[in-house]
Amino acid sequence: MTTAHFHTQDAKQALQHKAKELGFCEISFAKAEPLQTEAKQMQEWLNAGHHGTMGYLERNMDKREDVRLLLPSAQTVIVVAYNYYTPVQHESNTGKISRYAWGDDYHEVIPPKLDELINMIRALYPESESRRFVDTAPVMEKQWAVRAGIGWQGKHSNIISRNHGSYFFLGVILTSVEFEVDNPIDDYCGTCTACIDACPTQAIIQPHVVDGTKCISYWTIEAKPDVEFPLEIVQHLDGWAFGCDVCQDVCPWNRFKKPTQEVRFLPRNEETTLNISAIENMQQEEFSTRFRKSPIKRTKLAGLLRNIKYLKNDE
Ligand code: B12
Ligand code: SF4
Ligand code: SF4
Repeated sequence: MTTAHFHTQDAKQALQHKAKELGFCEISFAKAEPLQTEAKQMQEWLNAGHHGTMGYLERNMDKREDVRLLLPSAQTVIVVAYNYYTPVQHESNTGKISRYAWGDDYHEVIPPKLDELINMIRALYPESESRRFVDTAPVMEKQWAVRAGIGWQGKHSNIISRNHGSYFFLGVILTSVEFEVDNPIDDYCGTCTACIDACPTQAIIQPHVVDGTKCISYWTIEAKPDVEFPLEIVQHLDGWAFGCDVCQDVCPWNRFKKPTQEVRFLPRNEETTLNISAIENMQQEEFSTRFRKSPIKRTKLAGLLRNIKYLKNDE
């Protein structure tokens, strides 16, 4: 027993080391057990309709609650964080792209890195089973990040780390290997309400709860191209063309951020805002080339044109 225990400790250290090498700023471990309270809270959020047209969030609630339905042998949930902060500001107040979308899509960058961690687990434990997720399955990534102690859930509902602020992506590995788990950390929001006060559309309806249907990120990224924005959103769009960073930009925990090591997250063509007339005159082919492997391709050209139409009308 003792030898086996020491062995997994060594393996954990080796994984921590490898994760740093791959550029992850955090890696923590949680026990694979049901997320009862969290799933109940999510169900309340869904019942209130805060997910709008993101119908996929309603499905697979059983798997969200219990990840063992995704990997029956799962014993440990490994959570990683990847910093995407670059020390650059928006060049203009209109056509703003949110930070996470300045470079390549994290769905392209992070999975191969997780595969390397899984290869290492497999080499150490040939009989083991592991699966990885980066927003690719019904996994409550933020809630696992809290359980594993990556950080706490800020009042804007994103995960904040004391060392790295909140500009990082999350990734999850489920594994049958039983690792020693880490502890959750305290909530360091204290009496601060900067994000709630600054949100242009008052989407943070109570601390830790974002009504998706009021969030600029939801409208500019998730709304289908033929859907028009409600007036309250149009009036408070604040120049955002894709996503929104206001609640994180005002957060004191993002003041001392260190830049990312990943060049693929740097702004493409050094652009942090979109040139509105360039987009208006863009043909499909140019859109496909310019936004290949970028999160922005998600809106399609028609969605982006819809988004900037409101900005144009704003001027
Ligand atoms: C759906 C989704 C969205 C939706 C809904 C936002 C939301 N708050 O969940 C929209 C499109 C609006 C969105 C926007 C953004 N997203 Co998003 N999104 C997701 C996704 C796919 C699922 C999240 C989910 O299940 N939400 C459902 C709700 C119910 O979850 P929740 O907000 O955590 O709600 C909990 C709390 O309200 C809690 N609660 C209720 N009362 C209380 C009280 C207390 C005290 C506490 C602690 C908690 C609590 O109960 C709920 C359930 O546990 C995840 C990836 C994934 N698979 O997990 C990425 C993810 C959350 N998004 C991410 C990012 C980067 C963003 C944006 C910053 C992008 C941008 N710049 O525009 C914005 C941020 C907006 C915001 N303030 O939340 C990252 C966040 C990384 C991080 N550091 O936390 C994730 C994890 C993707 C990733 N793999 O990195 N997103
Ligand atoms: S992303 Fe923007 S709109 Fe959404 S909650 Fe944060 S500040 Fe509000
Ligand atoms: S701005 Fe303040 S309240 Fe909001 S997440 Fe950051 S510390 Fe918490």
